Order: sequence, then structure tokens, then C-alpha cells
Amino acid sequence: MCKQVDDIALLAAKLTMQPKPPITLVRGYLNTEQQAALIKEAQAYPLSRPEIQVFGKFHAIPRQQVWFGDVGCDYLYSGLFIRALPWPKYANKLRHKLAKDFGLGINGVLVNCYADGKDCMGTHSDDEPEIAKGSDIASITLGASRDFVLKHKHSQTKYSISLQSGDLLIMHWPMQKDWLHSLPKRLKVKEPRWNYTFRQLIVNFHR
Ligand SMILES: O=C(O)CCC(=O)C(=O)O
Repeated sequence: MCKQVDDIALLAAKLTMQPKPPITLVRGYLNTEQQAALIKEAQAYPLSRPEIQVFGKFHAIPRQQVWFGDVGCDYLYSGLFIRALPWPKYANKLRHKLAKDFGLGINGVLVNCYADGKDCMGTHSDDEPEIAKGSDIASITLGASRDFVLKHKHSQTKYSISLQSGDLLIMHWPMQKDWLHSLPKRLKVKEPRWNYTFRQLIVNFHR
């Protein structure tokens, strides 16, 4: 009898416990000089707005992007094959800083540029097969603050985090298995935002 009561209490506690995403948020990870150097560099990046296929139709993505990486670290996502461009100076310095501070084995970065709050990123997981098993994804925000929304795949639990310039968010393995994320439109935002998501790919996966 007692055991049964205990079990029920335990179940009730479990039901009210919301799942928590395996993330680390470091506010102000980059100082203002580091942010300014990266923003200046990013303004010269060869950004593009490629078209991807969604439900059989081609659409230009609602932001601009560029992929930098080591040789053999090309990336395929949403049916789009992106060959790695060589690392720019400050993006490369930042990957080495992340490696030193958090032991991350980064070999590629997707830079997204959102011109204003009309640009966005839809709900998805970074679960492409070329992402190295056990690796974390480190996301850096520069420029405008934007809401980053996390949604648990099974319970639908949602969290919204306002990411500000200089913040670092690490999405720890195996977060992509259980959680989706997105950067929704925020029409009040008039300033640009850059986002760097540093990843570790399996080298030569696409060769
Ligand atoms: O801009 C962001 O913070 C989100 C970027 C993102 O979801 C991605 O690159 O997969």
C-alpha cells in the first residue's frame, strides 16, 4: 500500500517536471572589441540567400548565410550542398577560443545574417548525418537581440531565450535528438544580427 502511494507521488512529481534542454548560456562571452572586430569582418563575408526545397517548392531562405570550414568539411542541409570556404581571420580566432575554453573540436561554422526582424530561421534540429557524434554546437550572437525558441519534441515544452550581442549558447550533445530550435520573426527589430553556429563535422563525409 505504502509503496503504491510512493509510486503515485513519484509519478505526479515526474509529470509536473518539465524537461530541460542541455544548454550552457554564457552572457557577454565576447567583449565589445571582439564583437566589433567580428562585425567588421562579417560585413565583408560573401553572403548569399540560396533557395531550398520545402514540400517540393523552391524558396529563397529568409536570411543570408555563408559556411566556412576546414578542407573536407562541406555541409549538406535542406538539400543544399555548401562547399567550405577558408576561415576568415576573426572567425578562426573565435573557433580557437571556443576550443580552448570549452574543448570543442570545431571544424566548420555557419554564419547567418538577419538583416532585421523580418528575417528568421524556421523550426529545426541540427541533426545532419555529417555532424560528429557526441559533439556540441556553439552559437554566438552579434548585433541585434533576438528571441531563440527551444521546443521539446515529445512534451512540446517551450523556452524562449533573448540572445544578446556577445552571448554564447552551447547546445550540448544529444540535444538535437530531443529538441527543435528556431529564430522567429520579430517585426519590431530593425537592426541586423549575425549568428555563428560552430560545428564539428565528420571530415570528408561528402567525398
Ligand atoms: O540564428 C540563430 O540563433 C539560430 C541559428 C540556427 O538555428 C542554425 O544555424 O541552425
